[in-house]
Amino acid sequence: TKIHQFLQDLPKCEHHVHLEGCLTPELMFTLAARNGVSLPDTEKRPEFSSPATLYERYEHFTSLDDFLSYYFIGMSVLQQQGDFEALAWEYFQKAHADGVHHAEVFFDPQEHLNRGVAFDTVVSGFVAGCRRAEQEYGMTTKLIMCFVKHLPASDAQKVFDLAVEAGHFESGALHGIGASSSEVGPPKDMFKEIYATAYSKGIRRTAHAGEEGDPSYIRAALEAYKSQRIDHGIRLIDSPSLLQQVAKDEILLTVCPVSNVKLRCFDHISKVPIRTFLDAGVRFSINSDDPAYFGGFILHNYCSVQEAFDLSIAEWRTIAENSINGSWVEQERKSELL
Ligand code: ES4
Ligand code: ZN
Repeated sequence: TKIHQFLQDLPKCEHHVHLEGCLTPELMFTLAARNGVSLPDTEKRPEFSSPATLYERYEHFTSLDDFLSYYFIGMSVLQQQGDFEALAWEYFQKAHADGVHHAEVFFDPQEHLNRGVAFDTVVSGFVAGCRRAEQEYGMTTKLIMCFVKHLPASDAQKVFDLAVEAGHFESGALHGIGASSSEVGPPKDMFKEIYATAYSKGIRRTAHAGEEGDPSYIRAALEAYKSQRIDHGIRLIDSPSLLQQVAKDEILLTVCPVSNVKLRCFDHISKVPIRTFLDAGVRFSINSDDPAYFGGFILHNYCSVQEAFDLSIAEWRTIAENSINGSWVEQERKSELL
């Protein structure tokens, strides 16, 4: 339809996609076989029998932690540099087809290091995927390293130190830091020291907050981490005062509507606070989060929002402009995209 074509053509930026969340069941089985990695015993876990049975299971996540248990098993098949490159390249091909011009993508090094994969294998594989997307598509890309909240902060400190010592932030191989995984449980400010160091070095900072957790998680990300963006941030609907502050401070929320429904944050897309954010002047972008697990990439998120909210062309242009302006990319590139 006409609006679908309009959304396809809109110059999109993606700010919230986990590369490990782009691992399709098909690629998971291929890499498991190639690398000799065993997936869970199908006697006990029949959903690991085939890509089809996994896709079926992915229709019924009950929570963030239920999803994460699959996400961390899935990524165990990633072993060699070429695996990381192939994963990133598969994502960029789909993003390009969906009309993404600029992508800032997350990855979770701690999990890979704990499995005995070298940090350099992960980074060089993902960087190679990014460079290919830049060369073949003229996309701009940035890699954001996420710390995971279910592992000790000392592990996060180790990967941060490795990245700094390797000069990855100075060279541009890495562009910023984030924090993801389980929200409710771990301390809200567990990466405070790392974020303080990042701030002092001028490294960009974002953090998942207010996905399942209450607004105090968002306040902690803004205050203890001096986070420049908030990933998700949907629980801002429970604090009108913090919502106003986020609007005034021009903090970009990276919202993932399909993810929010799949992980039961809302029972329907129409409950995602798109209208509330637009009316309050809160800036946000629309993103795919873990597209291989949630049944669709970024354009599917744009179209699902349109079906639920019937936004005007002017509102879509505002969303597209805010996501360009909220990108961590040179002004020259922003002007090109606007
Ligand atoms: C994630 Cl949906 C979501 N929330 C928090 N952490 C994550 N890591 C990958 N997907
Ligand atoms: Zn996420």
